[in-house]
Amino acid sequence: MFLGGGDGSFLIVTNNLLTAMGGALAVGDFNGDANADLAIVNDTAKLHFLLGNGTGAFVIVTNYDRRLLGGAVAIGDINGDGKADVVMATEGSSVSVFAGNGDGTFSLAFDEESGRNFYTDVELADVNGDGRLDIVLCSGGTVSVLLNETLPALGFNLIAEQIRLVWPAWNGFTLESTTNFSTANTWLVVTNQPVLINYQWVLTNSIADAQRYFRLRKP
Ligand SMILES: [Ca+2]
Ligand SMILES: [Ca+2]
Ligand SMILES: [Ca+2]
Repeated sequence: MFLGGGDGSFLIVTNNLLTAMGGALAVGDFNGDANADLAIVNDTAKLHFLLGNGTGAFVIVTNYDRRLLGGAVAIGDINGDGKADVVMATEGSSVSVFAGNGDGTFSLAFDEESGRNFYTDVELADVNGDGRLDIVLCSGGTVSVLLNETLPALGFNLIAEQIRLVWPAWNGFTLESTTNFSTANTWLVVTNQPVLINYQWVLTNSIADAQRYFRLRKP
């Protein structure tokens, strides 16, 4: 890690020993403290997550051993919960998605190993315009796309006498509510306008009814 001096000069401030040669890295913010964090994959497919403290120093918080050859890594919010996720592709044909928990730890959410695809690079981009980040893979002379079909999760928080609903700002999903879960066809589209915060829709409502149900639906 080099710190820029602002005059074109650099100073080495970090040398984390990751025990193997080669590798790839991606930069993101895993814990939302605005300090850059790192995901590093080395040539024996060990994946390291490092949290930055803002001075150029990093602390390894998690290691995953994929026991495969090296590959590539990319960072983005795959599941739309506002927390950075990490996608790793290896030369052993595997594609893995680690869903971020928001504190530097991750949960393996998707893991696939198929064919003989020696993935050498991975990038995240919304290639079909539905708002969800898709996975773009390079193996030799081939480019592959994995379309993100993750269903949006609806988050709830109670703040004093207010209920706060949070869901991904993906295209095609409508928020509906009802007070009677047992009767069919009582779902109504929520017309209150949510606000967009960090690529998520946020709607804060007073609790007018003793019980109210919400759902996201693709009409
Ligand atoms: Ca951070
Ligand atoms: Ca996420
Ligand atoms: Ca997409």
